[in-house]
Amino acid sequence: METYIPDTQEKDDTEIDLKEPSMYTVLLHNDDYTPMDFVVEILMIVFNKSPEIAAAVMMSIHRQGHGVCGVYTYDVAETKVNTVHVLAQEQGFPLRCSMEENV
Ligand code: TYC
Repeated sequence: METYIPDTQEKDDTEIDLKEPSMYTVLLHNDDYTPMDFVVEILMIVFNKSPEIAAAVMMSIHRQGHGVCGVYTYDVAETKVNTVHVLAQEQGFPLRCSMEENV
């Protein structure tokens, strides 16, 4: 009869990570040059806002300096930040977008 020799690696390999993945808040930042209409379009196309909500968020960013566009997983947030920068740079606008981890 063969003796079962436990694999000491087995426990570590099968441990389940119970932590939820972090979520990331994507922000738009005000500047003096990007047209208001362009920011509203970005909020509608990239962040799926209605025209009314997009206009309200844009005005809040214009007045407060920055504003929340949405909360996403890391990959989705990173893609949205890059998309905003590509679309803004194509038009020569200095619009800035950033993401921060929700703790
Ligand atoms: N401040 C800009 C203007 O007066 C409009 C603007 C709003 C720019 C929001 C960027 O994230 C922004 N044309």
